[in-house]
Amino acid sequence: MTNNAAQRIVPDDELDELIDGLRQPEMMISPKYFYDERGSQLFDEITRLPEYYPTETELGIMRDNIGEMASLVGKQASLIEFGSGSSLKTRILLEHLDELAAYVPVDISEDHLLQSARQIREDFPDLDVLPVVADFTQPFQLPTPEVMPVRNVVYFPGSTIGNFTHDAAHELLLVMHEEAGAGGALLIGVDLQKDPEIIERAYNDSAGLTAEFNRNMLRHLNREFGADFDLDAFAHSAEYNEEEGRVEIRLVSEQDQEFTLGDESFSIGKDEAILTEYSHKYTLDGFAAMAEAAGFRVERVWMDDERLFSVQYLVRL
Ligand code: SAH
Ligand code: AVI
Repeated sequence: MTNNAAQRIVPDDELDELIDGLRQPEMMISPKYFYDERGSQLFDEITRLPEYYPTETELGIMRDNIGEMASLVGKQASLIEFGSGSSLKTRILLEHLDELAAYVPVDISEDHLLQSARQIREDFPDLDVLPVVADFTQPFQLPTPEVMPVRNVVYFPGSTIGNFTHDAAHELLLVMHEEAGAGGALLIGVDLQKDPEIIERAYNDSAGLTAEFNRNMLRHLNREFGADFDLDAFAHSAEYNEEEGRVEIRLVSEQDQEFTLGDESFSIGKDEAILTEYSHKYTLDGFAAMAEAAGFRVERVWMDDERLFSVQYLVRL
């Protein structure tokens, strides 16, 4: 592969998937559709908001424990990042990892991924950077690095695992187990259950960026899939469901209305909603049980003093 190329593996049945979601008893759209170029930029802005505690907290945990993390990852590993976005947290790892065989950022947001990969190449000129444009929920072929890695370490920061239902998270952990291969490991960011007020504030910011991020999904579908959503006719809603341990993010219809997607028409009533995202918050025990069910053992957990967030090193059993 040449230095500027990216491997591209995206499914062609996305329209069917979208229509199927909108035909469910509660309409739903997968959160992966947040991430067109503007969605990726909006997410980056969200991470800088004072209310959005996960990013700053995770960065602090990484900085405070990077020595131990680097020694667990070891020499000549291949670092495979799922949902790499701007690769911000990865930089801390890249600065401390010894003789990395390759860095493989995987993301569905193509332009954003390629731009971030370009920047990483500039800043780490000796590193073999091999971006892959893919939907990581589907098994995908890893590129072959120039140097044979000693082990694969999958990196999955940001608590993106929380955006999956427990069943889907289990499936995704199985994909990562497969990609890690024999002797491999998973370094993962997992957001923790806490005072619901802190959580709800993070998803209802006063600047309205999360609302804009949520509505931008409709703009993305209008452009890429020929839908005709009226963005102004939907309101942002984010509520913490304590029983389920998750934030539930919706777009609530402000009027009775119709929209089309592909050749299909849909009606939605005033106050009815489209579910756009879950963001699950875990207990340490709950996450450990899920990791074990997917063939991983929790080797090490790092947290901030307030126990808002965790970074965990899981080894493949
Ligand atoms: N890892 C970064 C970004 C998290 S945002 C951080 O910790 O800040 C979630 C990222 O996952 C986005 O970049 C989005 O484009 C990507 N993503 C979401 N669903 C995806 C999917 N199904 N396949 C591939 N990438 C996905
Ligand atoms: C990417 N993911 C972990 C974010 C989250 O917190 O669930 C996405 C997000 N949605 C609204 N704000 C941020």
